[in-house]
Amino acid sequence: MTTVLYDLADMVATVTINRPDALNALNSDVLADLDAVLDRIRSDQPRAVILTGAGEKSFVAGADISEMASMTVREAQRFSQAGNAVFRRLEALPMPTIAAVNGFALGGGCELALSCDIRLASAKAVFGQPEVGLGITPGFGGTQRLARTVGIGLAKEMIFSGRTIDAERAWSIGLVNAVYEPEELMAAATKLASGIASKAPAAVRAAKAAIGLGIQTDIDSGIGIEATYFASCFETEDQTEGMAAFVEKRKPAPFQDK
Ligand code: CO8
Repeated sequence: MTTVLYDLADMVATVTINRPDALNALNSDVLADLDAVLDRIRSDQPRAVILTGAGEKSFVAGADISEMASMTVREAQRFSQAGNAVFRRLEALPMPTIAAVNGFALGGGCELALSCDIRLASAKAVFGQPEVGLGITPGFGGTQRLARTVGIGLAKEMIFSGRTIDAERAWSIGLVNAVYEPEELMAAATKLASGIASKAPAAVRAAKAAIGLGIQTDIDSGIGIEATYFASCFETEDQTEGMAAFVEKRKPAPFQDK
């Protein structure tokens, strides 16, 4: 496996899209390798995942245009379905995922970042959905996730115009949570991931599930979903220890995910 690198340290997995010569463009090999890495993550169960791109210049510059150029309708549908299945598996991972966007996040690259829970950007990052300039629509969930993240009006402007935006603009519209100097991005992503990894894992997973399920429903059903996940935490030893430590005015012992 060479097009996607995987590293696990201190309960944090780092996944790196590794085709720097093509600005990490997503071809069929990358999608298959990313799918295999998702299997590994499901088995290793890190407490947080960081996703980034190899090299200084690009997170992911989109789906591979040379691979797509001569596709038939049928092949395009298969390619889009394969990509969407992988992105949906990434989105559905039980633990938090952080996109560390170190450069171009265009087309499928912006869509990949949108499939993560949290986006942090380098000041050099560039975001956009330039597909209409290639005669296609976004095909890896961009029409759906961008609108859900930045709102319908801004998503329509970005998708219809194909214009790119810089990191500061991405921050101002809520597409990214924070912007860092390029050399500080990975340290910031690791610090955030490690902070998440130090909290009670079942509670973090329950919160992610409650947000993910609740956002797709009405507020009353959403609150019901939250109540169920909230209550489920009371089956865990980490809840017993976390609350006992507060009451006894001491630091909790490291959470054991039990
Ligand atoms: N696909 C394939 N190769 C790419 C891609 C890409 N998306 N992006 C860059 N590359 C390659 C270049 O061809 C070049 O290769 P080579 O050295 O062999 O010529 C190498 O990466 C370096 O790129 P540039 O020389 O172009 O670097 P620049 O710094 O001059 O430009 C840009 C950087 C502005 C990022 C430029 O490369 C660019 O515009 N890339 C394309 C961006 C784009 O349009 N992305 C959207 C693609 S469409 C998409 O993602 C749809 C997703 C849904 C698919 C659904 C399936 C049906």
